[in-house]
Amino acid sequence: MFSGMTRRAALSVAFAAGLTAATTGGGFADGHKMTFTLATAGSETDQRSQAMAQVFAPMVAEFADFQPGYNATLFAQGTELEAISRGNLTMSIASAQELAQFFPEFSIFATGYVHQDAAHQVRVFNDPLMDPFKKTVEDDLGVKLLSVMYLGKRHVNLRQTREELDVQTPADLAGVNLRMPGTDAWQFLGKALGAAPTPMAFTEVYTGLSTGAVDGQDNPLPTVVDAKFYEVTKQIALTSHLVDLNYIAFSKEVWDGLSADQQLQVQRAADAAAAWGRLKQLDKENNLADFIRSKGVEIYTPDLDAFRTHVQAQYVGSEVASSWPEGVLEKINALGN
Ligand code: KDO
Repeated sequence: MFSGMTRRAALSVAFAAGLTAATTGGGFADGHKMTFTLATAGSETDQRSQAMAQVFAPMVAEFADFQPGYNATLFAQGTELEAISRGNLTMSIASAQELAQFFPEFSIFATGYVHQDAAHQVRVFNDPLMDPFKKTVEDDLGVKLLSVMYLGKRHVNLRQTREELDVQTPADLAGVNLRMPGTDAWQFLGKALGAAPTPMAFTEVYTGLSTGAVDGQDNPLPTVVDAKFYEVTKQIALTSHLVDLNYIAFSKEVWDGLSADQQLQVQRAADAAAAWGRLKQLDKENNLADFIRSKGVEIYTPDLDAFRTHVQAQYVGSEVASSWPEGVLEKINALGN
């Protein structure tokens, strides 16, 4: 995969001016409980939200209250990392695409057909190859990446019936107005799929689909169900173009204010939540197709070789790939199956 790709060795890191950690903090050494706020664009029933509420929160309850803000009610999607960095938020469920806004090299983890499955994501996250990535985020943004969460395999989900539009290859997506989240890495992936990507916040997608403002969206099956996208779409082409992940992002400033025991507890809680959520999400992903079909949505597998070949070719020699540190893609691939 991606062998023989030409990439510039130079790493161009975009430092966000003024985003060094501010000073509100969240810890109190006088016996009061701290408050850990979490912002996510996900719903309360999203598996990652559930993992944080049901597994993470109880494991830190001795010293911290957990205050989640779901559906982007605390911070707009894509602004959470900056909020942590400024000291206004403790935690988020962050994407590699969001991190790539600050550190373009993170686009490697947001690239189509790189991660192979949930286990591969975990191996990559725990491998020493991640150390410089984690360190940069910590040093320059004041954010610790505690653990990796599994979101799932993203597929193309459209309003058109399969009779109207049978998606077999990227060419079939030409002119299709596909909603993708609003950062460069996402938009690049949408184009690489052959579609015409439109940026839109997650919380707007249901309405966008129901009014026809967009033709489709891409998300894993559990999200299609959780957000009820099956009510406003007619088909899913199982492109599996991105085995998607999120990081549990935590304020470095708050972390530094914790005792060693508390740090250990927070780390354990994050790992336990990620592991619990991963298993639940995989189970959902494997068992939701019949339910979605029963709602009148056709699900089928397109020509995956055509998609993989086309998507990978778009990254080769691209500006996106030029930000990837030398040798990292090979290391990621070596950790695959
Ligand atoms: C989305 O906006 O499509 C996306 O799936 C992107 C993810 O990175 C993640 O932020 C997710 O939305 C939200 O948590 C809502 O599920």
